[in-house]
Amino acid sequence: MNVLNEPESGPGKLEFLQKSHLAMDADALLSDLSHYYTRMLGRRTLRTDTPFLYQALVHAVRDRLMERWNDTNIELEREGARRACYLSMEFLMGRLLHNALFSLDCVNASDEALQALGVELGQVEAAEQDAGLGNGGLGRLAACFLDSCATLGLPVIGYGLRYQYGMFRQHMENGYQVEDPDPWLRDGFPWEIERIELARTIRFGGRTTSVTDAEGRRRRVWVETRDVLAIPYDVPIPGYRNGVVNTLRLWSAEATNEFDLEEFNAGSYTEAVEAKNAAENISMVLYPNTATESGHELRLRQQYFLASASLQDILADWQRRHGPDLEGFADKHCFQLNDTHPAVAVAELMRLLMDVHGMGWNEAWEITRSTMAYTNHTLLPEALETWPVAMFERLLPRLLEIIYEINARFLDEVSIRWPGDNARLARMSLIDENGQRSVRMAYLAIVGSFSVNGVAALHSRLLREGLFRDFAELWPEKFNNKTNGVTQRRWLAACNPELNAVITDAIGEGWVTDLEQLDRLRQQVENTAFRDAWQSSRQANKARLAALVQSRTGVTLDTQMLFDVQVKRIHEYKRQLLNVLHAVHLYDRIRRGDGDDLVPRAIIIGGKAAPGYVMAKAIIKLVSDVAQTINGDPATAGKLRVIFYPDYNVTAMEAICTGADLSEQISTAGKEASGTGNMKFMMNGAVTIGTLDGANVEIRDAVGKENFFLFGHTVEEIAEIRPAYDPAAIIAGDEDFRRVVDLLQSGHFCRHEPGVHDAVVASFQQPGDPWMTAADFRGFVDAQQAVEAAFRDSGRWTTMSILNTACSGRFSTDRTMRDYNDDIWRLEPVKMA
Ligand code: 26V
Repeated sequence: MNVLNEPESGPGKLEFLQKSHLAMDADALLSDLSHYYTRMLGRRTLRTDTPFLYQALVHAVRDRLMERWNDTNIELEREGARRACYLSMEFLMGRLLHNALFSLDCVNASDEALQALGVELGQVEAAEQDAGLGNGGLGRLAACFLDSCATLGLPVIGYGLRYQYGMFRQHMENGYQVEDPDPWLRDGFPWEIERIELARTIRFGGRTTSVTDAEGRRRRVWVETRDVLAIPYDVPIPGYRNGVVNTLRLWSAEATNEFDLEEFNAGSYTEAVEAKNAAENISMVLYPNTATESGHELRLRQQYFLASASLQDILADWQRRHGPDLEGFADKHCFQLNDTHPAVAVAELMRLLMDVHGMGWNEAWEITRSTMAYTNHTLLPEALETWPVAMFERLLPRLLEIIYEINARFLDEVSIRWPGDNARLARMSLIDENGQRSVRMAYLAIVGSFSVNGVAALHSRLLREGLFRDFAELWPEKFNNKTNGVTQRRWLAACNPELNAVITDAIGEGWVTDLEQLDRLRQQVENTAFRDAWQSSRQANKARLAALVQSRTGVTLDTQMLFDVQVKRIHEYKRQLLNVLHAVHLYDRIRRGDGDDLVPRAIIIGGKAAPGYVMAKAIIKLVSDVAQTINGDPATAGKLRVIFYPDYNVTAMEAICTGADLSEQISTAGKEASGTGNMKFMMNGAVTIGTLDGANVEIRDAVGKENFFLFGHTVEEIAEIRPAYDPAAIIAGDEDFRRVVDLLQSGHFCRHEPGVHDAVVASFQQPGDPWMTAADFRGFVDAQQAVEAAFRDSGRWTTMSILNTACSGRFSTDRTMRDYNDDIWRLEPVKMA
């Protein structure tokens, strides 16, 4: 083994190398900053229009993180601590600089250091690109989990992919979404450390055969594979002021040298280049979330690449510390599967344990079943992943063999429990035999795990009673709920300094690591000085949001308006369309002279549509066109504005959630697994208008029904009315609704492109509309009137706002992570100085 390939061994070595920690005052930061700026980056003039000042500051901060990172890793090695691995295809991290400064408590020192150069910290921070390695809720949840685990000192390592291109960027052309690639690595990503010495080989293709090994045992082998290298890049995850730095390890695909050479020597240079490209394509781009465009082979390659690299990494690390014996391995590890995306890990762990480590089936299965845990994030049946058996066979023949064996043994178990129940066997089989045979990844995850959880109480109940009913009957003890949360460090303390100051003045700063302390704000609700401070901080945030909207769209918003916000991925089930129907209804009232006593309102909608999701894109076009018509009609002046906010992302949400008055959480009941934007808005003092869906149910329970605008049919009511659902009759029987539909159909919103909205306008009028938008129109409009009445009484609204923040304590990922740890991971927190 050459020096490069030798992993860090044993504690002691680094303790010897590492001197005392670097100082964190402004002088020390400024001196390091100028060192990196001039000597590493080779800059001679001070400029704020390039990313170099940002990069220099990152390096200065990273040095401080690195010390704590090393310390944390030494401590974890010394303890031989049990660890959890969070396997996720997505980590939607956003910007890292402010979070690092905040965690290390050197925001003020950095500010001061930059002041000396006449530069604002905010200006430098703005040079950072979002690390957009995720689509939406699922990826952002993973990022919040990492923050909370580091803050709680839980030894959790995130494993993901280092996509060259993250979530596409969105710009608007004539009201249409246009996608641009996201070359987020172009200027370098100064947070990461390449760990070439920990590279792994990942195998694809080939075939399986049997051989007799040295001990005379028959064994399956996987041969003639096309191999790809997985190179890890580590990103530090700082805990909040606790000296802990955890790791996010992202895998990047590279062609193997041997592979290149072989082809090259054979004289086929072009083929070698193509092969290299094919290999490196694996981590090229994040897939946008579309149920309609599933089944892409490259996506399965990505999934296996993540699962295999991460499991090999963990096994190699174990062997480095304990030698070849895997006794005790299961006691020290837990693998949390973020949805079914990494579920092939179940089969891959079996393969590694049997084919590489020589274990028998039963022993390997025991380890797998006691280390894997699966989290489901969706109730939409069409979003449940399946892979064509033929594709699996071509790409991962050995894995398919193992899945067949898991299935055979599992179905034996089912038929012992329910003899002769063949319908049940077909329903529960890991292989869907209807039509094109395919592997049901959710079932593989359930069978291979000791824990299966949903992400909100309602969602977990619906999984047990619906989607996974057969499995919950077989193994009731496996099923549990873990209600989502968000990290209050990013989503309140850092993104909302104004409200942070008001809260901290009133109750101290304990809430930053113990969000339930916000409950103490309830005692302040009658305190005039506190209420005034609350109000003025909210106004300041609305002004900040208005300025952002102005700069991004050119539309001016009056901060006295009700800021009514819906930002999230564009999907029919989330019903942005219902929001548009309401906007058109308000516009119609204004046009017919019934708008004088309306509360002035700005309806802000933002989000990306998957590039292949035609209806979602058509909804964006409708929002844009409705916005343009309404904003351009003099009759709406001072009364109504509609905004489509382009390129919504993590950084945008940091400003948006602080300035919203009303949070729109209006999905069809039973469709949104949890929602997490709802929690960010609540925490920042917005009031929710919502259906009884996902975590809305728990939000309403926490804040009280008088501080939440409820509307819409429940899950049970939806099921009841669906068979005879008649939207045409609903529209005909509702004067307001009829006028809205007439206005939409009149072409008023698409004068230059007749008919462009036809499909969207038809969609909610079909009896088969799965999202039953028309069924909730009246309830929604009425609830919006109740919103207006409350908002007009500014005292009442302030009370509701304070109570929303005060009651948001449960929705911290600190609580979520404690729940996972108590019931699933059972890790000991690490204590650093
Ligand atoms: C599916 C696919 C399929 C095609 C390729 C790319 C891709 C990427 C993601 C997904 C599944 C997304 C599921 C998801 O994001 N669920 C959301 O999870 C949040 C966190 O638990 C939750 O708050 C949201 O309600 C839920 O929709």
